[in-house]
This record gives sequence, C-alpha cells and structure tokens, in this order.
Amino acid sequence: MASRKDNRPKSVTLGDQTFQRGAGGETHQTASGDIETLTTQVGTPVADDQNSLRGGQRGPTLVEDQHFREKIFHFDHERIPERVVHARGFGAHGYFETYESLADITRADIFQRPDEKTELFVRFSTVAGNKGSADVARDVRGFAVKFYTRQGNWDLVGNNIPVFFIQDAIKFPDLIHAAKAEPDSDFPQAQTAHDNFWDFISLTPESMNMALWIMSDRTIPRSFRFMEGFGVHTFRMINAEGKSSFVKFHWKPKQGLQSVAWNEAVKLNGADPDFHRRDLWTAIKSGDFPEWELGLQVFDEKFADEFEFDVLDPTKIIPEEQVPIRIVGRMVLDRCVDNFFAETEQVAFQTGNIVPGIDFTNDPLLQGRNFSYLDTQLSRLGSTNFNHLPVNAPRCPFHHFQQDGHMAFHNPKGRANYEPNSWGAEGGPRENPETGFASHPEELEGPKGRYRSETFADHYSQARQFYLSQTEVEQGHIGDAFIFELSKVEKLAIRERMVAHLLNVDADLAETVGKGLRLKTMPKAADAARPTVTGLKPSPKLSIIANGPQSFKGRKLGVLLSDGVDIGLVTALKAALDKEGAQIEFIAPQVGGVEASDGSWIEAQQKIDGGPSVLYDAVAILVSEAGAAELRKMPAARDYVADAFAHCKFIAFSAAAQPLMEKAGIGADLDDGCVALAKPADAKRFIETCRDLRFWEREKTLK
Ligand code: HDE
Repeated sequence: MASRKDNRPKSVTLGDQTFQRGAGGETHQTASGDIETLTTQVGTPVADDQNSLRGGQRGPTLVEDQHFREKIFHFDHERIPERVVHARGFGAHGYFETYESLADITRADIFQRPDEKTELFVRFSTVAGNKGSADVARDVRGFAVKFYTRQGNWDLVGNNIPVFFIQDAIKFPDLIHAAKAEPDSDFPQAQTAHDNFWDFISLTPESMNMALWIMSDRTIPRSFRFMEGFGVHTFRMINAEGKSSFVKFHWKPKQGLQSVAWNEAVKLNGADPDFHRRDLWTAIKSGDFPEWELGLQVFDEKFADEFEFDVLDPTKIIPEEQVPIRIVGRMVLDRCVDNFFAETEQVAFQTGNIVPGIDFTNDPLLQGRNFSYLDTQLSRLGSTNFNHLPVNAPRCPFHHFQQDGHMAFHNPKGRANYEPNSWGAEGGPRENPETGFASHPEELEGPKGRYRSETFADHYSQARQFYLSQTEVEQGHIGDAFIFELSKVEKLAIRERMVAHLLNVDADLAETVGKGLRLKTMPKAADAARPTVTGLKPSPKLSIIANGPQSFKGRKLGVLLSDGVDIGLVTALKAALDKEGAQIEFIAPQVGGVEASDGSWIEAQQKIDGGPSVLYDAVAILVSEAGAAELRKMPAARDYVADAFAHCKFIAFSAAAQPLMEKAGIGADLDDGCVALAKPADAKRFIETCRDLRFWEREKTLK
C-alpha cells in the first residue's frame, strides 16, 4: 500500500531561528549547525523515532522493531529504589580549601597544605519525605559531603542538627518507621505531626534533646544555603606520631543562619515545592556561590573525662563556649550537576569512607551506621560496583583485586587478581604499612553484653540548655511547634506523655504546651533516669536569630508593581539591592509586565497568583493609585500583603499602596518594619533595614 503523503512544510522559521521537521513532524534546531544523528544504544542510526514498525498502515506493531523495544524496555526500568531515608535531596559540586596545615592533629592528606583545593560533592536532603515531597517540610536536613582526597574518598555524612534522636543504631528502623507515613494508610507524607511519631518519641526519653531541636526553627530553614552542618558524632584525628585527638565537625554558612516562619513554610510548600532546590540551583547558576567554613572542636581524653556528658553519646553537644571552634577551611559550591540522576540520585555516601588520619570512636550510633551505608547501596544501586560510577569514584589512583559483578566498568588488569603472588612487578598492588590506613590502637576489653552506658542516662539537661539558649521569639516558636504537632496527634495519652517530658525540660514551656493543647489537668513529670541538671549555662551560639548575618546579601526582594509605578523608586531599589548583593523579582497583575510612570516597560517574573510573598525575604509594594484600586480587588494581592505582614517581613510601600494595605487588614498597624518609600533615597535605608531579615518584634502584636 502506498504511504500517506506528508504535505507539512519541511521547515519552520520563528524569529531568527529555523527549525526542520523530522519524519513525524518534530522540529530540530539547526541554527547551531551540525546535528548529531539519533542512534540506538549500540549506535545504529535511527531513521524514524515517531512511528513504530507496523504490519501495514493500520496493522499491529512488529516485535522485530529493536529500536522501539529497546526504548520502551529502558524506560520501564528507569526508576531505582529511592533512599529509605533522605530520599529527597539536591546535590552540587564544589571544592574545599584548606586554610592552614593541621599536621599537629591529623595526618589526613587533605589537611596538610594551606590553600590547597580538594574537589567535593554535597547532597542536602530532608529525611522523612519521599523523593517527590515538598522541600520546606518540618524536618532535619541531611548535609552529606564527599571529599575526593588524594588518599581516597572521605565522606562526612552529617545533618543540620548536631544531635540525634537515639543512642544506639539498633533503634533506627523503629525511629524511621515511626517518623515516616503510617504503614496502613501511607500518610501523612513528610510530616512528623502524627501519632506514630510522637508515640515513639514520648516512649524514648533519650530523644528529648532532639525533640527540642526539631521543634525549633532549625527544621524549617530558609534554604540549604542558610543552615549549619554537623558531623554529630565525636570522631578521632590521628597525627603522624599516632597521637589521637577527639574532634567534632561543624559547617558554618558564610551566608548566615536563617529560617522561615511555620505558617510561611506551610504555604511555601504549596507555592513552590522545590523552594530549596531552586534556591541552590539559582544561586550557583547566577554565580553567587554559597560557602561554608569547616570548624573543628578538638579535645583530648582529659576534657572527655571531665565533661558533664559522655562524648560518645550522639544525643549531646559540646557547647562552643566550652570547646571553641577552630576554623580550618572553606567549602565553596560552584557547579550544578549536569544530570540529576547520574550525580545526585546515584551518589553513595558511606560513613565508613574515612582516610588515614581520621578514625571512628565507639559511638554506638556511628558504629551501626558504618554497616548500614555500605549495605544500603546494594539495594539502591543494584550492584557491588557502585563505586565505579563517576560521582562515587575516587579521583586519586586506586588499585585492588576486587572484580566482576554487575556492571563492572573496570577489572584488575593482567594475570594477577590475588595476592600474595610471586609475579613480581606484574603482580599488581601490595599493601603499604607506612602510608596505609591504620586504626587507632585503642585498648578494648569487657564482657560481651547488650549495654546502655550509665553515662548516657541524662536525657533532659541539654534539652533544657538548648531551650534556655534561645531568644524569646524562638522559644515562642518552639512552644507553637509542639502545640501544632501534638494537636495533630489523635490520642490524648500521647499528648500528655509529651507534656510530662517537657516538665523535666522547662516548666513554662510545659505549661504553654499544656494550655495550648487545652489539657484539662497537667500530667505529672515523666520519671527520669537522672534528674535534670538546671545549672548548665545557656549557649547563645545555639540561637539562629541571635547569630543573624546582618546582611541582606543572597536574599530576595519581591516587588509588587502596577501600571504607572514611579520608575525612580524601582530604579533606586534595584540599585540598592545590587549593591547589597541581593536579588529582585517583579510581580505584576499579568506576567507580561507593567508600564512605568515614564512610559518605560518593566517585565515581571511572576503573575501575582504565582508570586506570593512567601517566596521572598522582604517585599515592596510599588503601585500607582489606579494600580492599588485594581489590586485591592484581587485576593492574591491581598494575601501577598497580609502574609508578608504576618510572617514578620520588612515591607516597603509607595504612598499610593495604602488602600491595598488597608484592604489587606494592615492599614492601622503599620510598624517600624513597614517603611514608606517617598523618594528614591529611601530605598537604600529600606535595604539596610532588611539586614535584620525579619521584624520579629511584630509577632507579639499579631497574637
Ligand atoms: Fe543516615 N542513612 N543513618 N544518618 N543519613 C542514610 O544511606 C542510618 C544518621 C544521613 O545524601 C542511608 O545512602 C542509620 C545520623 C544523611 O545520600 C542509610 C542511622 C546522621 C543521609 C542510613 C543513621 C545521618 C543518610 C539511606 C542510625 C547525621 C543521606 C540512603 C544509626 C550525622 C545521604 C543511604 C545522601 C542516609 C542509615 C543516622 C545522616 C539507610 C542506620 C545520626 C545526610 O544507610
């Protein structure tokens, strides 16, 4: 039968670009010159990628169509299992730069030479949600760094919170089962506000310190760029003489710390579920490379023996005020991934990946992790050869006799694939007692048994210390978060059990939460293995607000515009932001933009419904009288203003904006966080005001 004639044009010209039609009518851009021919996996050129091979015009598809079968076969198997925890993550490439030699405390090659740069890959993540869950869930953030050092890969697999829920790895499956969606209903997604989670926590007193941390604003960071990272466990560093020091790892963001408000987080997850990944991607792509400094808390056995808590207990911190942090280098993230799956999804971190000069301690959580991270890669990546993948492969030379297995990219070369052997120079690599990894020869003894050391028994003192180290605003947020989460718990007994624990932390907090839940009677304080030490000194470094950056750099201002906007104000704001190193985004009734007072055209990046104020760190409302009259009729515009105010953001406004603000309910309550822009010179003053990031004083007036 004759084939149907294709009478569609062979090419289409749009603007200055010409597109050519393929066999099925698709277009290929030709402006850039040569186009590669599409092939099958084995390189056979493909003539038609639009139509499968058929027996006749309207007949069945033929099995001999290898291109079709290969394409569908491959597609069917595109997914690999997501991580059982930390499924949703976002990665980036960068480098670590050493500030000074640390030869005094470690022989780790990466820390020997000042100014040396080492390639690295980072993956940030949430813990509980599935791969497709929203970014600003209330959750711990993973902070995993893979350093490709000259003596092998070192993975520092940390979190943005320095303590953990449990003291022994054997409880991890229970913790995670309880935190993730409930097994019968498979909800709630990416939320700890449910019965199973709080049931487990309220029955696990060792998690109380972490419970305070996760109810703080640390679990709703403004983005990955504005959070700290922690190695959590105590590690060892060993110098060339074999001397061991204890060390805790800290990442300090040069951008400063910042979190969002809870109501804002809830709305952000709807407005932009990719808020955090988009933020990192955009910052790196625009050349605003985020940086963190690596800090070490180094201490010896003597300090460990004298410290109030056991340094092997991962539910405890060592306050910076007790062991100051030594800043030893910086990490710069300067390159986005080329392919999300190949890099971010397939990267395999392992706590067991350490290098000569660094060693483990007997922290029972760390010891358990060392098994888990190796094991989990097999079910996720499907082969023992996951280290052959480019993102996991070391950048230094490597030689070993491990061979074969699924998808082996490389095998030992030559005759020898074992040792010892007698093949001399052709016999392959040999061990090297001088340069090779050596474990710290710690003395070990004691009867075999399932133990929980008595030194791990104080579960409340540091929770109290953390709470008392917060500003009043932050303490309020912790109370609100407990009330929110426990209000989602259906069983009264679980709510009461949590309040009983809080009584051992701080009486006022317990009372606030009890009242917020409207408990008819307050429970008795929970039985404590050890009474709370009330005299621990607050550690001001634990507050986010008290340690703000005093800069608006790297932040974003959203400017709501209308036709007739005063161009002088817009230009002045833009200039002030450029100077500060901050971003600006224009929001308008239509995305096409607005015509300014001088007739010039300002393109918008968002239509008002798609650019709610939760997307911005501060907002400006620059509108004409007619514009304000139009916008006050739009619910999205009213929400824009009302939310910015409720989330304690700084608000700049032109005089004509007042009717819109009144309609949004804030006409009479303008406070010092609301700055009138009467003339272009006021823009600079407004951006300076924004350096406080939020006008938290407003919160009191909102209640
Ligand atoms: Fe993990 N954790 N974890 N974890 N963890 C994993 O490894 C595990 C813990 C952390 O971006 C898994 O490759 C156990 C503490 C991060 O790819 C798994 C225990 C800390 C990431 C695993 C812990 C972390 C993981 C899942 C208790 C902070 C994401 C996929 C003993 C110091 C890494 C994978 C990435 C991922 C086990 C506790 C951080 C199952 C058994 C404490 C940042 O192996």
